[in-house]
Parts: sequence; structure tokens; C-alpha cells
Amino acid sequence: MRAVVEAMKQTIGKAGLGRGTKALLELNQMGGFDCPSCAWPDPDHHRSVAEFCENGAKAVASEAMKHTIGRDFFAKHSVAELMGQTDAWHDLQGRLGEPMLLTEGASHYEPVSWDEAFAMIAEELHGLASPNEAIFYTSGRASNEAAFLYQLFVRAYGTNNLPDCSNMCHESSGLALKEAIGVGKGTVTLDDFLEAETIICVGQNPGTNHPRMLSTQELAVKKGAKLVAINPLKEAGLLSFMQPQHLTGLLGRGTALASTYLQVKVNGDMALFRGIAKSLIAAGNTDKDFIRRHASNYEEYRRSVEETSWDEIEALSGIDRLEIESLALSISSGSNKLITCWAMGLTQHRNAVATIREIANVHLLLGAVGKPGAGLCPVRGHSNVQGDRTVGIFEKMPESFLAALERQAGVPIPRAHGFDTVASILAMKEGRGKVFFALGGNFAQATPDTAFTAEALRRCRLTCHVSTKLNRSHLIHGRRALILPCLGRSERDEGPLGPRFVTTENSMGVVQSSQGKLSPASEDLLSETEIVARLAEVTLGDRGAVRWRWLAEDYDRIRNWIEAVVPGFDRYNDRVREHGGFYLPNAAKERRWNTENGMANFSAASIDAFEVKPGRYLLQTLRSHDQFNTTVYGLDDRYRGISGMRDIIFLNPEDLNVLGVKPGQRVDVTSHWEDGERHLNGFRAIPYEMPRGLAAAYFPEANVLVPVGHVAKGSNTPASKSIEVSITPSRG
Ligand SMILES: Nc1nc2c(c(=O)[nH]1)N[C@H]1C(S)=C(S)[C@@H](COP(=O)(O)OP(=O)(O)OC[C@H]3O[C@@H](n4cnc5c(=O)[nH]c(N)nc54)[C@H](O)[C@@H]3O)O[C@H]1N2
Ligand SMILES: Nc1nc2c(c(=O)[nH]1)N[C@H]1C(S)=C(S)[C@@H](COP(=O)(O)OP(=O)(O)OC[C@H]3O[C@@H](n4cnc5c(=O)[nH]c(N)nc54)[C@H](O)[C@@H]3O)O[C@H]1N2
Ligand SMILES: [Mo]
Repeated sequence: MRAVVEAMKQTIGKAGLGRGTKALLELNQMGGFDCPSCAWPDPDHHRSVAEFCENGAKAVASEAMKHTIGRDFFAKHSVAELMGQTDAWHDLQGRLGEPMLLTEGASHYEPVSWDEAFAMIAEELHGLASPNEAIFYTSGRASNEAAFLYQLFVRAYGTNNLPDCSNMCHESSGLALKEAIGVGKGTVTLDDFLEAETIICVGQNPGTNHPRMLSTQELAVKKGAKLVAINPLKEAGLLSFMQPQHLTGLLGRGTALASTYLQVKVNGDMALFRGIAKSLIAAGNTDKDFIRRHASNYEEYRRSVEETSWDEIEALSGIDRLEIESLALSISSGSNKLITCWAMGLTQHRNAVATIREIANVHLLLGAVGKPGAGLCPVRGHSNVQGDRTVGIFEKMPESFLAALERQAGVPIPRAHGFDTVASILAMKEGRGKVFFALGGNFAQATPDTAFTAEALRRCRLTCHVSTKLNRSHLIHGRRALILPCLGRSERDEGPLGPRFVTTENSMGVVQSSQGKLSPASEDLLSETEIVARLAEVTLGDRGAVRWRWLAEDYDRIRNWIEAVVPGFDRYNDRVREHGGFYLPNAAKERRWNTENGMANFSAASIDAFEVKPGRYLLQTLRSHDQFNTTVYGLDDRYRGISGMRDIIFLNPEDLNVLGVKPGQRVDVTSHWEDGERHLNGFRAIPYEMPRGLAAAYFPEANVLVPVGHVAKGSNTPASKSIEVSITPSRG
């Protein structure tokens, strides 16, 4: 009930009754627009009138604000003054209404025309010694069309420096799954959930971050599936769920969800899944036929499992052998219809790739990939982060894509790999990256090591952001800085040939259309695609087969290009107009393995976990209920019982005693890494139900503690869920 009330309050409060209600009625409807919040799919068949969650409503409310900020606002507030305000305050100021420029040495942003802005970027890009000195970031809200045109521009200009938010998010999943099953994406659909016998939800907090996933889980549980939660924290959303779309849900007691809740140690998941594998192998409960026909490296894996002792498994995971064995027995007692879902609790660790490989190992043992009711399900964050990757936002796209792009565009496409997010920060810091351009996102706040990254950005000659809302990345700037305001997902995108729609790909590989319906917040806004096309035209001019403006006039033309370059988009323009869109092909779903050896691969790595020195704590950074990444909507975290504050650190109650601090008392937190220490002082210690020795604080505030060099092996994802910290009571 609170979720329903909050959703209405936020939308009507921020966007107004008419605009707010209209926005919600179009949200996730066929023919409407795709929710700009998370990437959980919409039902293929029946959609309810309110096919959204509280947090989707908050995201839409924040975007649908009618109030705009432009020359008057920026004349009134200097950059220094805006730096002193909170992220929540920034978001409340309204939509960015006109292009703004911060000239060298100036204290205030001033208005600039679109033409002048594009000319300035082109001038800076032409002034570089090499295209590889420019960096082009993407956040996961950009549509397929904007993203495709953008990467084409960047590559035609001459670089693969295309870092994205995915580098900090599911990169570890993509890499692990590609090696294991040949596709870096999940293998299940919503229908599979209704057939599953067991659903494991590990390292994820769906109640806050993917609330509509709870409806799916509730249905699955009612159909008899067992839900297993694996999380160091007791997360309310995993325990029970009340379906707000049914009256019984509003008034009743809710469906009990997780039947098993394992409070694993942070980073203990690899050991835990190894324990499951050990039990399955010991009991002979494996799908021998599947392993023989489809999998490679089984013998080596089996030996590695046998060599792993139960002592080690229990010590690293913090879970008893008996519990692990009984879980293994339960998931293998029917037809092995297991789905495992995960998110940042697994991907943002030093051994993230190995951990996700271990989950894949368990699925391969059970033959639980590529059959109804079973599969792997990395739950994506940003609404189009998966689509952006599909259409080329990646610093190391495969040769097949680059060659196809070159053929289609008739311009040379560079092959050398570009910078990912962490490499970009280092390059800017060392003066090798000089122009920073961002299509969405909030790089300065989302990235690790806030002070280090700020210095890196400040060394640039130009920083430029295509954005909908004011954020801190506009304030931590290079010698010159530009803010280019764009249309949001919910807004009408009027082109010279009529209204345009874009397309996005959700977490389950469904490509669908998204058509904004609200009137744009300001007349001065351009669509992201339009911005990219005009910038490309000014910088490069039409060349080869590329006519930038012509492509952007009618997005069908861009979609035809995507179809020509990316496999799986056949009849893109027709199929995306059919109700609900279409599924991209996914070979692993059909048990075809696009790996180097053509088989699904076991990984025989030995287990490990990130360990801290005695007396220190293992800190994870996580999301509250009132934020979308760096956008802070409010100061509450309802499901964890927190209201009105974000400057907090969760600890086990006994650890509070050991530290000699009372609930709410301030503590100083220092993180330790090989390159030195970082500090965050005066945070309030809050007791929470979690294992001893762990700590949790909110992202992005706690990013000051995340060392830039502490990354996941292989994927280079900042290990923002395992930070070694010491904690002392604040003095004074
Ligand atoms: N409302 C809202 N929705 C969002 C977002 C948002 O900010 N707000 N962000 C979007 C994005 S981009 C993403 S990527 C997703 C993120 O979705 P989540 O991954 O759910 O987000 P986090 O808050 O980072 O949650 C991490 C969870 O993992 C647990 N965890 C931490 N370490 C470990 C570990 O070692 N093992 C296990 N088993 N669990 C662990 C934490 O206790 C926490 O419950 O959400 C998306 N949806
Ligand atoms: N410590 C720590 N750090 C983390 C994480 C963590 O768990 N812990 N999580 C990581 C993860 S999973 C992710 S995905 C990244 C997120 O990193 P980002 O994607 O860079 O950050 P967001 O906060 O999603 O970006 C918000 C900004 O995007 C702009 N925006 C919103 N909608 C649009 C739009 O439609 N178009 C355009 N052009 N701009 C728009 C607004 O100006 C807004 O201020 O952060 C990562 N950082
Ligand atoms: Mo994410």
C-alpha cells in the first residue's frame, strides 16, 4: 500500500496531475514507452493497466518534471555553489532546458546555441593528436538507435574508446557466460519462471531494484516453485510480497517468498556454489547425458571439486555443509528445473567472473540450461544497457561486428581495443584522455575513487554531457564544459517526417518499441539521436555511405542499418511494430554453444574469497529504496527501516558493541588498498541483521572509499562490493 501511495505522490507531486497520470498510463504499455528504470521485461501477453512499480513511477516522475532550468538558474548559482548541494537537491531542480557552456576559468554556466556547441566539440576533437585521446561514455538509457549512431560516429572518427556503465555493472556476467555457454546474456524468459521448480536469487535485492520481478516470483511460488535467497543481508523484498495490482495484495498478508534464506558471507558465493556442486556430484545427482553431449572440461572440474574440502567451503561461505547439501538435494529432486538470478552482489567482486562461472558449472551439472523452466538469469540494471551492447557500445566489439559495420558504412573502422571505464579514468588522470563526452549517465558519481576520478576529469580539455537532469558530472569539469539537454523516454520525439519512436532490449532479449507521449519539457531539447547526428555531421561530414542527418530523420533508416550489421534483427522495422516486439535469437537457449570449442564449458578454478585483515571490515556499497543509481529521489530506505538519512553504515549489532558505538553514533571509515587509504568520516552506525565483520553503505556516497585499481579479474569491473575498511568512533 505504501508503494502505491508513494508512486502516486511522486508522480503527481513532480509532474502534475495531468502529465503524471498520462505518463503512468503509457508506461510499459504496448504502443507506450518503455520504463526508464530497470530492465525487467514486460509480460509478453497480458499487461495490466498499471504495469509499473513504485520505483519506475519515481523515475518517470523525475523525468516528467515540467519545470526546467536554464540561463536564469545557472546565472543565479555558480558551479561552486551547486557543488555544495546534495544529489537529491540537484534532481529536484527540474529538467535541463537549454544547452549551456562553461568557458575556461568561468564560475557560471552560460547559454550557448546548439550550432556553437557542436562546432566547439568538433574543434576540440580535431585538435587532438590522435582520436584515441577522446573518450565517449554511454549510460544504459540510450536507445538502440541513438547508441548505434553514436558508436558509428565514434568509430568513424577513429577510436574504440567506448566505455559504458556496463563496465561497472554486468561486465563480469557477460564475460563469464560467454566463456561458459557462448552468449553473454541470460537464457530464460518470463514463461520459464512459471515452469521452474527452484528459483535462486543471489546477490540481488529485487524488492528495491527490480520490483516487478517480485510479481513474477510470486506467480512462480504460487505455481509451486521454491524460492531460495542468498544474501548476507536480510532483504525484506525477498521475504514476502504483496501484489499491489490485486485487491487481496493490497489488503491481505502477502505471499511468503523465500523458503530458504542463506545469509552467505560477502563474496562467499563461489564457495557456496562449489558446495552445491560437490553435493550433486557426490550424490550422483547430475545430468550425465547432458554433460556427455554438451559439456567440455568436466573431468578436470570434477577433480577440482573433489579437491575442495568442506572445511574450506564452510569457512569461505559461512554456510553449514548440511544446509548446502539439503539445498543441492532439493534442487535436484525433480527435473532439475533451476533458474538462478543475480545482479551486483556477484558482479562487483574481485573473483566475480569465477563466481559466475561456478554458477554456470552448477547449471551444467544439472543440465539446467536450454530447457523450459531452467536457465541463467543475470538481471540487468539500466533499461537498455543490454541493447546498447548489442548494437555496438563496447570498447572491444568482436571482429565480425566491426567488419560488418565497415562494409555497411563504407568508412574505415579502427580495430584496436579502446578504454573501458577504469582505463578511461586512468587515461584522463595521466593526460592520455583529453576530451570526455558522455551520452547520459553521471560518470563522476558512478565511478570509483571519487577524488581520483574528479582529478582525472578536471585534467580534460573538454567535458561534455548529454543529459536530462543536472548532476555532479556537470560540476566536475574540464577546462571547458558543455551540457547538452535531451528529450527523455517519456517525451514526444517529433521529426521532420512525423513522430519517431525508438527501440530497447530488455533483460530477456526482447526488442520492443518505445514511443514518448508527453510534450517535451522545453522547445530547446533535441533527441539523443539528433544530437549525435548533428555532432557527427559537423565533425566528420557525410562520408562513405553515411549521411548523418538523413539517417536520423527517420529512425527506420537507422534500424535498417542495425539490421544490416547485427545478426538477429531481420525484418526489424516490421517485427518491432508487431505487439510486444520480438525475441533476439539466443543459441544457448537451444543448446547450441557459440564458444571457441563449440561446447558448454566447465571452469575448474579453485575457490577463493576476498579476505580482510583481522579487526577490519568488508564493506559493500549498495542502493537504497529511494534512488536510481546516482539519482537520489529521497532519503528513505523503507524496506530496511531507514528514514531521512543516507550518511549511514550498516553493521552487525555485535560489531557495534565491539566498536563501542551506540546505534546512530558517528564513525569514521577508512578504506585500505595497496595504493593507500581513503576516508569517509562522520557516518552513522546502524545495526542490521547481517553476518559479523561486514559493513554496507550507500552508493554513490561511499564511492570515495572504492579504490580505482581494485577490480574484478578479467572484466575490470570496480570491486565495489568488497572494500577493506577499518572503522573507528568519530572524535568530537
Ligand atoms: N530503484 C532502483 N532500481 C534499480 C537501480 C536503482 O539504483 N534503483 N539500479 C539499476 C541498476 S543499474 C542495477 S545494476 C540493478 C542493481 O540491482 P542490485 O544488484 O539488486 O543492487 P544493489 O543495491 O547493488 O544490491 C546488491 C545486493 O546484493 C547483496 N550482496 C552484496 N554483496 C554480496 C555477496 O557477496 N553475495 C551475495 N549473495 N549478495 C551480496 C546486497 O546485500 C544487496 O542485497 O538495479 C537496477 N534497478
Ligand atoms: N560504489 C558503487 N558504484 C557503482 C555501483 C555500485 O553498486 N556501487 N553500481 C554501478 C552500476 S551497476 C551502474 S549501472 C553505474 C551507473 O552509472 P551511470 O549510468 O553513469 O549513472 P546514472 O546514475 O544511471 O545516470 C544518471 C544521469 O543520467 C542522465 N539521464 C537520465 N535519463 C537520461 C536519458 O534518457 N538520456 C540522457 N542522455 N541522460 C539521461 C541524468 O542526467 C542523470 O543525472 O554505476 C556504477 N557504480
Ligand atoms: Mo547497473
